[in-house]
Amino acid sequence: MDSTNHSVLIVDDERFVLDTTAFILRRLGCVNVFTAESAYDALDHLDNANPPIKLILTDLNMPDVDGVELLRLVSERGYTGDIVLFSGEDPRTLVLAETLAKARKLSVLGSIAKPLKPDELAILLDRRGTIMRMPARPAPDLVTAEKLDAAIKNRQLEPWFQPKICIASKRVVGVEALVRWPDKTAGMIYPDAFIPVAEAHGLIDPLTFLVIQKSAAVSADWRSMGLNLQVAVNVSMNSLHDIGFPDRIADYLNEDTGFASGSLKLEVTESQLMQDLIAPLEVLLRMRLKKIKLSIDDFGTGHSNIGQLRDLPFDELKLDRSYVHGSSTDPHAGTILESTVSMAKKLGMEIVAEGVETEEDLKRVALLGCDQAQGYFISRPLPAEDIPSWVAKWNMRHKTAIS
Ligand code: G
Ligand code: G
Ligand code: MN
Repeated sequence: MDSTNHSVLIVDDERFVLDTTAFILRRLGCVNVFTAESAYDALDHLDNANPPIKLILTDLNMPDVDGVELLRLVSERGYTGDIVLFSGEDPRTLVLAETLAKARKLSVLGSIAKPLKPDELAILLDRRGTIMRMPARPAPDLVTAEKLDAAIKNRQLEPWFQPKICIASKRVVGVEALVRWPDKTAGMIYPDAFIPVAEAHGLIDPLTFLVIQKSAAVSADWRSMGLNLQVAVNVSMNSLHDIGFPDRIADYLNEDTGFASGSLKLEVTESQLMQDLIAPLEVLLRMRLKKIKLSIDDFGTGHSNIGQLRDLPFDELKLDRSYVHGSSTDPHAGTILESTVSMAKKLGMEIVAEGVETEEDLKRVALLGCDQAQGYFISRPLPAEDIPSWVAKWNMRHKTAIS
């Protein structure tokens, strides 16, 4: 789902529940979170919130106006957003409340027992792609080179991780690290807002190394839990013009940093790559000699034809999401996909479909012969500590959820 301007409203008579739930939602990527201690407060927010409320999480058992009554009032106001119910009541009460709300033509995503568990909520919201990732705000005054430099030095940037599955086995094979900058005043800052600043001010190298170091530590943690995942890190084209870059990475990897051999992969965006091939080629070749896996990202956006890839040392090709999701409606996208996939296969590359948002998308890319899939249908990017429990849940869920 598109990251548009929406707000989320949490209704509960306990301040503690409001605060912890708001915290969880922010971690899941919701930026505009409102809280209400009563149904009256809730209606007030519903009328006045800007951006408008598109998701309400409400407790059922509240003094004065309870959750069931709130649902009626909300429906009378013509509310068309989604609703999640949570409660300490027994499961049957929750189910009944859900049925009643649906009868009122409200869109109920589901109900959750208290205490609320972050990954249960994430899965519920994931199902509909409801988590509202706000578009990266340019916020020029917030993202200055000085602030970014300090945030990197203080190691404040955090990689989040989006799972990738093998389409045939449905097993989780790896993750892509996507950097985030949690800032006390600005909230979560997304890479579109600060990667360009890093590139322009010579900060991209320390940023990349911070992401690699933190990913290595996390990778070692996961391995100690028996979870062997390949970790892909995005690298900027600037780094590939720097002949010293492979050595710095190799030196780092030699220090026994947490990555098992061969488990680090670097992703380079196709459109940036094709502008100038010679200089990056040497860097890429040297990476390959150092057993670092290479992936060409956002394929289909750079106007290269697949033939140009023949001489490049890539292990993996990631089909840009505009082709993956777009091919459901646009027959041209489908044709381009088919020929790209068959050519990439002949070159021995693994093919990853990005932006798999629906079960339909997954089926289509499976038929086309893609090897792996990544996208909101499988999971949004998650904080590192949520990955092990997400993998456990996925292993249970995919058997029943995907036909
Ligand atoms: O993470 P998001 O979900 O917003 O990613 C937005 C863009 O930022 C993507 O194109 C992604 O490749 C890029 N990006 C995410 N993390 C990193 C990183 O650590 N380094 C670089 N160079 N780009 C990144
Ligand atoms: O450019 P790169 O492929 O590295 O960036 C990945 C970007 O795509 C991130 O911003 C990530 O949050 C986003 N993303 C991941 N899965 C999906 C999806 O299923 N749909 C959409 N629209 N974006 C996605
Ligand atoms: Mn990428």
